[in-house]
Amino acid sequence: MSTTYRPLTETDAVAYVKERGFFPRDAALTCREIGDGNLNLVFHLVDPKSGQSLILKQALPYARVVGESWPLTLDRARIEAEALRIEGELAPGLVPKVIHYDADLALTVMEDLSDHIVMRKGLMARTVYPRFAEHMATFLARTLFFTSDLYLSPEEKKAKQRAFINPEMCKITEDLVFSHPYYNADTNHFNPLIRDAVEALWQNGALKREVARLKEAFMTKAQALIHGDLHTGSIMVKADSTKVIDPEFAFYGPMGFDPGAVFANLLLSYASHEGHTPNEAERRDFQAWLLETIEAIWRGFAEQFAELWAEHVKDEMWNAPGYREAYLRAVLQDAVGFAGCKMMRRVIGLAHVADLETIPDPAVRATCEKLALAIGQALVLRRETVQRIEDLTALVRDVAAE
Ligand code: SR1
Ligand code: MG
Repeated sequence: MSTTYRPLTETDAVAYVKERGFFPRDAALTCREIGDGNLNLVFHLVDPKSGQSLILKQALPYARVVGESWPLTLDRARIEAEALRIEGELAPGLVPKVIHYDADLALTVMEDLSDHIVMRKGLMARTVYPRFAEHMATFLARTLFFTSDLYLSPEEKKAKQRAFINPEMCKITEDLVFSHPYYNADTNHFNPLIRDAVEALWQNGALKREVARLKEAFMTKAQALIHGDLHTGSIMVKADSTKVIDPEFAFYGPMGFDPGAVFANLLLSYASHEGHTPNEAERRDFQAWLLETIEAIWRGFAEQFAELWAEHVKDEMWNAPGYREAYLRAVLQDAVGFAGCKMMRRVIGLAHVADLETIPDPAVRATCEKLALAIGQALVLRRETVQRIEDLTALVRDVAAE
């Protein structure tokens, strides 16, 4: 098969994995293209005889959600494969195994996670994942600490930073998360029933100033190799297992962006259940679990991060009295602000979330979307009042009670 780039068909994908020896030549493979994200092709390949299965993920040279009018770098496949390899070493068992990367075809062959489900779908069904907080805390603490200046030498850190320069994917985030939702941009779309709330947000100078500060932090605060798009569609779960997928937006950015993305998506679920779950007791129970999960992720993250710091940080200055506590507090406040931006973009901007979009009645959906906007604005505007994770969850409860 030619190695010049071209998007594969299902037939091509079968030929590719057989030619490279991932399945026997005579295997009667089934192959389905199952990509439901915004950007890529994803082929699910199964040998029904042996039960063996694999995923082949290929980047398209454009954003799938928009079409060929939005060209997009194929280098994101390299970024994703390299980030998965690093994350797999730092956080074993918490990402899919990379089996093969092909730079010419911008594709990665990786472990099939069909026994897991996309976390967003699980949350929509109000499924509780008892080990998720512990797994996510470990993923965040280990990937962020070990790729930062706290652990690496300045030379090692800068070499990694260079390898993960990812300008086109960062530009998507700069536009879709930190710019377009805050003015009447062409890429935006939203429920007509919330137009008043959206226009009020566009008029809110204080909010826009704070989002601008967060945008600058996203663009300049090169603290660690971050996943860069850690929403609940980038997490696969089952009761006792969590796998973080899709790090194609990875780059050296602010640590708080990753926990912020997780918090935002748990809070979008929180807001959506005002519409999905009319039974008050069931709704309250699940929303309480979502807030407890946010608290448990942060506590686990901060505890493990502090342990790694105590064990590995030798630099005199990083060990100045009170610096570690101040560092973690700043990461928390960044996470809260980024979470707010990520909630608002999913209501107003180009890419929405199924949690809200699947609420059939537009009036009920509008109630949930307004709650998500209100929580998002409060998180951005009041993030510097958050000293402990309980301050964040109290803020959410206050806004929800208004
Ligand atoms: C054009 S890409 C839209 C969104 O999908 C990805 O998952 C990122 O969140 C991006 O902002
Ligand atoms: Mg993705």
